[in-house]
Amino acid sequence: MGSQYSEILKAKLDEKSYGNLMAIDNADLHAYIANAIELCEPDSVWVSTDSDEDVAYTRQMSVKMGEEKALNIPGHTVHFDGPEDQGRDRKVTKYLVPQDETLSDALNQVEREEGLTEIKGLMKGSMKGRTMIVRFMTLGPNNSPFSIPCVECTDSFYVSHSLNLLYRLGYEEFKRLGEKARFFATLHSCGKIDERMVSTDVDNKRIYIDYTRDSVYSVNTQYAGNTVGLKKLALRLTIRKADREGWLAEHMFLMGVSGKGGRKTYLAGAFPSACGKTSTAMLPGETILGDDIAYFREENGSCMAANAEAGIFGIIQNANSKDDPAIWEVINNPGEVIFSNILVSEGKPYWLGMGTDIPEKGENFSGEWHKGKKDPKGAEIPCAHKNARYAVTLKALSNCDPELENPQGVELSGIIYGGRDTKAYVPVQQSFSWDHGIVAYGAALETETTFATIGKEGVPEINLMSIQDFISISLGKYLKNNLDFGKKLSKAPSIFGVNYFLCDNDGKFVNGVRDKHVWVKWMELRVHGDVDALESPTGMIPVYDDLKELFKQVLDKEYSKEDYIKQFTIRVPENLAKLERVEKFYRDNLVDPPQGLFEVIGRQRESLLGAQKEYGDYISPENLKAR
Ligand code: SPV
Ligand code: MN
Repeated sequence: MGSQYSEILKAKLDEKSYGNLMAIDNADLHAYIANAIELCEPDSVWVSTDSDEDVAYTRQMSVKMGEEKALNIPGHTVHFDGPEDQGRDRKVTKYLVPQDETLSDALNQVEREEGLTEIKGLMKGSMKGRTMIVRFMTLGPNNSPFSIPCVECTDSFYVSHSLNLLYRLGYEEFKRLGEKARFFATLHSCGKIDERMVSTDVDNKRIYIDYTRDSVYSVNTQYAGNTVGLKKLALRLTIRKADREGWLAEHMFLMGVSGKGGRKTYLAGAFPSACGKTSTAMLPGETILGDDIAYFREENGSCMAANAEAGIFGIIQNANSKDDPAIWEVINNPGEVIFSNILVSEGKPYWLGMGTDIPEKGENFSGEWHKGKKDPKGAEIPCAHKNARYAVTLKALSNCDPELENPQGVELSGIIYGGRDTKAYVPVQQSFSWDHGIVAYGAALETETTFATIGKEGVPEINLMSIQDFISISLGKYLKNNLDFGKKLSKAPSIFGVNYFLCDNDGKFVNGVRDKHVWVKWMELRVHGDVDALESPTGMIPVYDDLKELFKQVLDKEYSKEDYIKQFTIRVPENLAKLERVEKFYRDNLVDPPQGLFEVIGRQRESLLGAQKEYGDYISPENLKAR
């Protein structure tokens, strides 16, 4: 190691931390940490290992420093982010792009040197008076083809505590890999904080991704989606790594669905934020392997899948004992839970849609809160933020899938794409082929903006594969990689499209929130070829009798023919309008459209027009034939 680095490190690390760092034989890592110290100027640096003692230290310090407060139930804490730091912030999240390179215009970016100068200016001396915490973690199971070593340097014990719950400990992995560890790195500082330990310099919030160095800078923010580097920040780096290496990194959950004779079928699902992703992954009676980020690799013609993470940073709004029994049990019993941006009153957490009375006052993200409190613009402040969350480890859940740590991953049988579409797509359908599914369901995923990102809600937008915010290569290349991946598979997963938000003419949802369980069970049967389906212009849809049986079996509900026809009528004008929006988006945004994209869109249009000629604008499923 260069002596200039060892001097910097020795000046800030005590003997123990220094020893812990030096036990990892990786000069790039030592240089990275020394540079981070020079930039942020912390008073001291603490290097965490995988020991129980170190893991507990982080947890204790989050409370001691005031970034978290203990709640009544042992192990439960609450953390608050500032009023303007309640979600991922697209405007200030940018790629640093070298002068001689280009990225899709759709991606927020800044010239690399200019961006580096700006963010380093903001981070200069940002940790004065504080400790820099160094964490070693891994994405994916340890000792596995999926695993990626990551280091995070942060001045937030809350961020460090969140890492404990959400990812695998990686100190031993770094030691084992030594010089071979090609790691991702995140440098985070809360910046200026107030007496509530909340970042105050919101105008200078920046999250910059330097993909040329597999590293990320994040400053003047605390919201975990902006600061826990292994989450969406690393996903951006992973997409580039997967692109180089020929596999896929996706914004998807992984779940095990139980079926006949004790069989288990693994499904992955991509849903934009607040479109039913976690509640699908968490269906009672099924198992959860992951709720946010999945990696896919081809192995002997199969698609093997693993969870990048080991915990859940989930939206708590509407979590209730009836619909979410597994998560309810964890967040109401002793054990480690970090709540964020909920309401606290007398040591108890409250959130929107929890199904109990909410106290009239307490503490929330706005500070002391009382019913009717207004924000500076005069808008009433809700008791808890809509994007309030809980962080828990997956292993705490009674329905955690036993294959979570399997280094080979699990064999994937189906992929689900689910958007928020009040008008067009039927509640569930299966694609005609891999390419059709990737384009007509994945690339055509439409949603409306929600509270999970800062900005106006309810604006319709394409969010391809629900991953658009995180794509770090050209959109065309990303789609091509998805299309090509299917060609490598002799046992390709079936692809399904779901839509939990279809409405009737009066704007009422045509489905109940629990109906998704029936759709998932139908997919399980389809994967195994146990039921037929009807061929519609947009995909294969369920036969009434099969759904009737499933509704009875799964939900103990009578399912009427009338409901079926209402839900599964193909709405041709709405579907044509959707296709037009999708096509326009890709014509406007792709410089390098992959082969097959516009062909699939064209074929879908022709099928819709052909069916319209024969049956009119609204095609009852009773007119469709089995294929
Ligand atoms: C999402 O918004 O998709 C999340 C939460 O999973 S965040 O960590 O903010 O990305
Ligand atoms: Mn997500």
